[in-house]
Amino acid sequence: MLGHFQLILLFQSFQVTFVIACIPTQQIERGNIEEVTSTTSISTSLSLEPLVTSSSTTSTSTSTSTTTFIITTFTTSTSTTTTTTKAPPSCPDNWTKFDRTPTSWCMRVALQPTMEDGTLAVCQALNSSAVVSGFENQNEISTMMASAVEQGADSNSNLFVGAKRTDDCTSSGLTATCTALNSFEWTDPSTTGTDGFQWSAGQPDNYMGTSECVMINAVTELMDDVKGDDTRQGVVCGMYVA
Ligand SMILES: [Ca+2]
Repeated sequence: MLGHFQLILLFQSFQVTFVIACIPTQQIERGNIEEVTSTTSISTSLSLEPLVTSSSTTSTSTSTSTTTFIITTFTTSTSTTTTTTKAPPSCPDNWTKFDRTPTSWCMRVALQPTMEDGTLAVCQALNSSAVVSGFENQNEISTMMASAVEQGADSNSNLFVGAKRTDDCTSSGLTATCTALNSFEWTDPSTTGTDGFQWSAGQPDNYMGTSECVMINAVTELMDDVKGDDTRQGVVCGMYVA
């Protein structure tokens, strides 16, 4: 009896082995599964795990990639919309800014009872960068002379301007060669052109051949050539914007 029972067990094991080897796991029919219940369960488990793992891995990878893309796009957008606004050049308090080419120019009138230390010293006492200034146009003249009147200047107030007689016209009055527009040149580093030369009638006459400087009357807003060491009531100062 014992020997016969052992033979039956071996035969059943043979059947199990045969079914697993010949039928692909995904194509196992229901009838075969019922016959080899324990073995089929093991095979199914082994074949499904990789599929589940693969699916999970693919899903995680896709999700991570999408998240990275969104973060990158957001960072780029933020960088693009961030702008830095530089403050425009300005003049110190009590100085008036005039738009010139290529750089704006600050101007200020200084009214002084005496000019013992010279006009340049008066301007630099206001600002170390300042020099005696010329005028580039009528607007600058009118604006600065109005400022002078506002500070107390009157028809007797004459202010030195940053201009000097040219070498070619040192000893000449008005002639065909030395005219109202070329007898003087601006001394500051900014003023250009000749629109700022607004002379009184008959000027610049180079009286006595010693009129190497220029002054402007605060009320008439017209210029006269005079001696540079005479005492006047003020000076026009200028400097580049900071
Ligand atoms: Ca004169």
